[in-house]
Amino acid sequence: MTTDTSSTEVTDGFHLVIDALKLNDINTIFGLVGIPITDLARLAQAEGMRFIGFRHEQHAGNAAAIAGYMTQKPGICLTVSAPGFLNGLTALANATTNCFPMILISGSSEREIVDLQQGDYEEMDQLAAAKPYAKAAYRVLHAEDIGIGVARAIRAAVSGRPGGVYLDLPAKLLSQTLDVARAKQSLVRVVDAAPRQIPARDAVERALQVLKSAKRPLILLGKGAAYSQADNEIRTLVEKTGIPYLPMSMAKGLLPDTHPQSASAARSFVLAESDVVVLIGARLNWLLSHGKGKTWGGPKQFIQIDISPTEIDSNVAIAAPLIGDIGSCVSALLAAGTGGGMEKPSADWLGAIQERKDKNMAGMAARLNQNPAPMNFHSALRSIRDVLKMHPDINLVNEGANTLDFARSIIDQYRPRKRFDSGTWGIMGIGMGYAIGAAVTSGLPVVAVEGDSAFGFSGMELETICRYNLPVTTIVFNNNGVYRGTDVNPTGGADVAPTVFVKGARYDKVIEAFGGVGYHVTTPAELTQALSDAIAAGKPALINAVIDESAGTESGRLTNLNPQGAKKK
Ligand code: ADP
Ligand code: TZD
Repeated sequence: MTTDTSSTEVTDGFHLVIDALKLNDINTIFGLVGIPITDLARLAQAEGMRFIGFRHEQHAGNAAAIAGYMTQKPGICLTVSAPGFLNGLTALANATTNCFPMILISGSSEREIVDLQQGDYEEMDQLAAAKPYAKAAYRVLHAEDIGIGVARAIRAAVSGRPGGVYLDLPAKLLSQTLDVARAKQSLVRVVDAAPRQIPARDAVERALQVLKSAKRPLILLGKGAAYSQADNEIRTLVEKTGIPYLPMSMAKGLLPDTHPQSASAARSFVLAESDVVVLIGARLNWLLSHGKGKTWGGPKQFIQIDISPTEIDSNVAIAAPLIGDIGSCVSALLAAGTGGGMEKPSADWLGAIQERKDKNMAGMAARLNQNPAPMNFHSALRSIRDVLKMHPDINLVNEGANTLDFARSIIDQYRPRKRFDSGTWGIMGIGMGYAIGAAVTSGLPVVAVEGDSAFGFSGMELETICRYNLPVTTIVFNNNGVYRGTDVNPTGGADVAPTVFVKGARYDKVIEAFGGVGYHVTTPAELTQALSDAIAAGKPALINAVIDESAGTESGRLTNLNPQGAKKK
C-alpha cells in the first residue's frame, strides 16, 4: 500500500482568506490589528499584499471606500470584533450611502457564546448590526466556504449600484484546517463582477423624444458618472449635443471645470430655468433640493440615467428613466441620436447662461482678489487654486462647512475622480482616511483642504501618513472653532461656547511630533509658498492656515437646515 502524502498537506482559514483576495486581484488591506485578526494582517504582508495600519478603524474604512470609488474594485477594511467593527461600520454605512464599493472584514468572537449571550471577549452579533447599514452582509462558518464568501462579497459590492458589504469571520474559522487540494478547489475567481447593463431600446427612444422637445436643456453629472469611468462617452455626449452641464462636487473634473459648456458659475440660473434635465449618475436628494421647490423654478422634465431602477421617481416624477450602466446608456443615446435629439440648444439659452456666468465670475473674481488681513476663506483659496492649477493630477480631499462650500466652487478640477469630499451625508471625518486611501491607491500626491473642526475627527492619522511617508499635504483652515471662533458663552461662565476651540492652536506642531513638516501661515503669499514647497518635497506636511475667526457662517451654505426655536435665544 502506498501513502499519498500530498493529501495530508493542509492549509487554514488565514491562508484561504488571503488566497481568495489575491486570486481576485485585491492587493491592499486597510485596517487595524488585534484579536483575532493580527495574524491575518501579518500573513497578508508576508504573502505580498500591502497592509496599511491605521490608528482608528473609521479612517481605515474611509480609505477602503475611496479606493473602491477610484478603482471600481472593492476596497478592503480589516478590523477586530465588536468595538473595532463598530468603528469601521460608520465608514461602511457612509460607503453604502455614497454608492462606493468596499468590504468590511471583521473578526468576531465565539459564535456559541455570542449567541447565548454568555459574555465573551468583545461579544457582539456583528452580522445583525451590519445588515441595516450595508448593501449585503455575510458570515462564513466553514473554511471551505471562504472562497464563496469572498466572491459573494466582491460581487455584491461592485455589481448594480455599488455599496458596502460586511463579511464576518469568526475567530474559529481562521484556524480551521483544510486539505490543500480541496482548499484550492474552493477558491473562486469572480468572472465579470460588475456586468454591463444595457438599457432597453424603447427607453432610449423615449429619452431622445424628451430631449428633442427641450428648449432649455441641461445635463447634470453626479459622482455615479465619475465612478462609471465612462469619461469619453460622457464628454462626447456633452460636446456633441452642445448642452450646458453642471457637475456635482465629486463629478467636477469629469470634464475640466474650465470647459466652455460648464454652467457651474450660473448654477441657480440653469436649475431654475432649464426645461429638460438629463441626470447622469446623480440622485435628486437634499443636495439637489429633491428636484423641486424654488431652486428648480418652473415645471420640467427629467431624463434619469441610473443603474438602480428604484432610484427613479424617488422625489419627483421622471419622464424618461434610462436604466443601465452609464457607459452603455450614454453610448446607446449617442448611437440612436443620429436620428434626432442631438440638436444644439438655441443661441438664446446659451447666451442667457453666458451672460449669467460672466456676471457671476466677475463678482467672484473681485471677491477673490481682495486681500483682507487676517486672511479669509476666499483669499486663502485663491492661493490654493493657483498652486493646484499647475498640478492637475493632484488628488483633492475637502471637508468642513465653509471650507467645503467655498473650496468646491473656487478650486477647479481638471481630471476625473480627483476630488473626494463629505459626499451624500455631508459627513465630517473623511479627511485623513480619504487622503491616505487616495495616496496609496494612485501613488500621486494629495492635498487635503480641511476646516479645523473637520480635521479633528481624523487628525491622529497624521501619524499613519508619516509612518508610510505618504505625499499628503493637509491644509487646516484655522478659524478657532466649528464654523467660526467668535461665539461667547452667554452666562459669562468659564466654559467657552459650544462652537469654540482653543484659540491660536498650532496644528502644524502636531505633524512635527511624527517627523512631518509643519508650516504656520497667515497670508496668501505664505500659503502659496508653503503649499508649493510641500508639493515639491512630496513628503507629509501640514499647513496651519490662520483664517479670520469671524469669516465663516453657521453651517456654511446649510444655515437654513438648522431648526429654529419658537422662543428667541
Ligand atoms: P451626487 O451626490 O454626485 O449627486 P449620487 O451619489 O447622489 O451623486 O448619485 C450617484 C448615482 O449613480 C446613484 O443613484 C447610483 O445608483 C448611480 N450609479 C453608480 N454607478 C453607476 C453606474 N456605473 N452606472 C449607472 N449608474 C450608476
Ligand atoms: N459630525 C459629523 C460626523 N458630521 C457632521 N457633518 C457634523 C458633526 C456637523 N458638522 C457639519 O456639518 S460641518 C462641521 C460639523 C461639526 C464642522 C464645521 O467647522 P470646520 O469648517 O471648522 O470644519 P469651517 O470651514 O470653519 O466652517
